[in-house]
Amino acid sequence: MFEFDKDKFRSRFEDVVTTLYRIRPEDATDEQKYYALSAVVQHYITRKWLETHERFQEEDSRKLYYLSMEFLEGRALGNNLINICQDKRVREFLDEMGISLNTLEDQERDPALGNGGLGRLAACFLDSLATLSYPAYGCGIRYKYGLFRQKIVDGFQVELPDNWLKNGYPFEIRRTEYTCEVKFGGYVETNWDGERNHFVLKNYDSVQAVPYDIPIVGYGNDFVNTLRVWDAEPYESLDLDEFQKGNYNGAREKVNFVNSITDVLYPNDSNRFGKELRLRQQYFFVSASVQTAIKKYMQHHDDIRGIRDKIVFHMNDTHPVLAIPELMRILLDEYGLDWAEAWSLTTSCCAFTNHTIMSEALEKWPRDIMEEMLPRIWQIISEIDRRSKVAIKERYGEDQGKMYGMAVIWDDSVRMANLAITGSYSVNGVAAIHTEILKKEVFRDFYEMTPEKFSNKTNGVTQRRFLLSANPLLAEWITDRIGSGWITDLTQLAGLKHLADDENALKELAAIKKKNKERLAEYIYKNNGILVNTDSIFDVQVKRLHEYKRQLMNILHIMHLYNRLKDEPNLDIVPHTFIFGAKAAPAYSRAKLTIKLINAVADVVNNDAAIAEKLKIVFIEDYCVSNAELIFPAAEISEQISAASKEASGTSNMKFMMNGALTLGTMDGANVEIVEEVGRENAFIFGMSAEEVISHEKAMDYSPGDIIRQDPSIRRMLLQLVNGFYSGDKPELFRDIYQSLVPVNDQDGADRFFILKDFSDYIRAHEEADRRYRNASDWNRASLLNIAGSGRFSSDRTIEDYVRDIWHLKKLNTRQ
Ligand code: 26Q
Repeated sequence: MFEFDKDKFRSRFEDVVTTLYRIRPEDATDEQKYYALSAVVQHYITRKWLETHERFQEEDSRKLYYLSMEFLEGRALGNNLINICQDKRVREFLDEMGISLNTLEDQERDPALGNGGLGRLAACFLDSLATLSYPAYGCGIRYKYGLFRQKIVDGFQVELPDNWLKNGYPFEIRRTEYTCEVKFGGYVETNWDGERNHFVLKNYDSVQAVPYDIPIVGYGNDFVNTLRVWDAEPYESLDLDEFQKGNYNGAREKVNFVNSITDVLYPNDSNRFGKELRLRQQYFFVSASVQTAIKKYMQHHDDIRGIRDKIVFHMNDTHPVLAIPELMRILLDEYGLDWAEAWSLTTSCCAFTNHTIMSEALEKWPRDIMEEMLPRIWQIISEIDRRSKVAIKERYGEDQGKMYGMAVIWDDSVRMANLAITGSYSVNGVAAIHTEILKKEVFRDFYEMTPEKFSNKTNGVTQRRFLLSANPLLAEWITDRIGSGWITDLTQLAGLKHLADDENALKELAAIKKKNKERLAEYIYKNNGILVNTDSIFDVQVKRLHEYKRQLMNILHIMHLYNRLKDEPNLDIVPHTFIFGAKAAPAYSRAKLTIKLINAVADVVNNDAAIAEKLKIVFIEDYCVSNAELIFPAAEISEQISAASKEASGTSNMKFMMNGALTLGTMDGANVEIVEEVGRENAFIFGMSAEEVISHEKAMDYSPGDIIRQDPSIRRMLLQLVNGFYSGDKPELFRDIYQSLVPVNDQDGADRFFILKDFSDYIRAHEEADRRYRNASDWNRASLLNIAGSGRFSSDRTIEDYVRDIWHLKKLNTRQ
């Protein structure tokens, strides 16, 4: 096992500081030291990276290309040090030099090239693939601006640009030698050569795709995979003709247009509006990735038909689904295969994961946009559509229902999910219940026609980041008890179960939780100026803001609790700190208003001296991977309260569990499997089942009218949304939220997410949690059982499931 040598490390580190900044090491700023340390780490990693790829070559490995518009990596320095098993040593060396590793790590800008769950899942998958020694590339976009930084100003969300590349990113390598061309626009010329048609794109606009490679370091195995992110660059940085005519703006026009492709990540985590630029982004990175994969393959093989054994393209939701027609284009137009052969190869190489059941979130692109931007791709999609319609008709005759369910093109729009399923050999959901809903509802017709394509792959998260690195105290405690095997085999945590009745062990566990709560309390004090009571229960909901996730139900419950406390000042409740973290899509006004409501309630409650000891509400600004790493270890209640059937899986639920929080949630997504592992008695489950929700949706028979009429405390709480109780001189501020809950008449389709329907049971679940918390040893026991039961939710397990059933990769032989 490699180890940094103390003297060499020190002299290298100091050398790099001086070389990079022309400065004496003792005069360097923390940021300069961060860059220098990163360079030292990168130096070591790059050697291993090169070796890993030489071995791919030697073994002619089958490779996975994980295509994703998002990779929410989080900080790299600390993670890389942990994965090369040098964090303790380097921490010591730096300590001796009077430098704090934590301070240097805090200099790193969080690369936020993702919105939420889907992007973070991609990052966890890369970590696990590398740790398990599977040859894989992540393929994505190098957005110049990642997900916006969130500021809270007067309780409202304000978005600031995330210029993460401003001072350079120390772990990327620009690979100009792999630059390739991506073509947009133009028209297709068809030439008959006496035997077959040739399709040639004419008069197109060219964009250069330049890759940047980021190393993905496996844990303790000297194995390094690649995350390849593409930047769009113009061929000419200036249009000289226009320039010479004196048209200086015109001279830059094309350049600006090209640059705009990789400018910014769309801050949307559902398909609320399909903007043209977003389609351009999709084709841009998919075309570059697929072209490069094929080119690389052909460098070492002579028959294109061999790709079926050597390449798998995995599509992370529908965003990269143009990989299907792009691969077809390459096989047909560049390799001259006939349709049948090209289609057979394509459908042997492409696999697809769906991450949502909400039909309004399924991507569709209008024909005119597609046809104008990607004329050849449009032709190919039309042909895929035509042939699939023929096949559907052959099987089902004139059944229009089947046609509607499975058509790729409908109403002059391309339905990306249907294209994905038609062109893939594998389709999976991300939690058992989600996959069942896909099979029974959303993709019922496809499932009936090709059941063998469908499978479930329950999500997982990497314990290296979310336990080992985020919660060093707990990690060490676990290792002391059961050894360090859990770091690469999380099921070993089950070995903690026998401690459930060991009072000593439970006390130690509680002491660790307390320390982690103090660490978070410091962060909160620094960032929010709020002093929280670390003896109160930390009840946390952190995730994107979405109506279906029901942050509104959470804050309504707090409003309700506050009313009770005002009525009965001596009410004996467990002191609570309610913690929220959430970004709202900038155009999603109801979501943004919910953030304002949370902050408005916080303002009133936190400033009410009479209940200061009992209730605090904290909204953590700019929820992101790095503050998540402080939040999970400190949490005691994990709020997973989506309307059942709506959350495909959820992954924060797993991160909380692993850190000893108890789930308070609905039977939705992976919560169902969490409850399977820990038992219903070690979670607080409430609310309607997915079947009930779906049946109310179908029958359209739910109206909250009766609930409102019958419960004065609910009426009071709702009224406070529109009487200025929380909005002073702007009583109408929260009208839209009120309206979303209270129908104008009973037929009105209000409260789409059944908040009031589940409300009383939600209150009950909270009461049960409070009762439980009063008995510390009982609580700690449940907490321990959650940790011990989280083994199934490692992304290592998820990856092994994908490898076994879908990807069929082989572990690279490790040389040691
Ligand atoms: C699509 C088109 C246009 C603009 C934006 C989008 C878009 C972007 C991101 C649509 C969806 C997303 C992200 C979805 C997402 O994060 N889904 C979550 O995936 C997790 C990993 O599987 C699950 O755990 C969550 O349940 C699911 O909500």
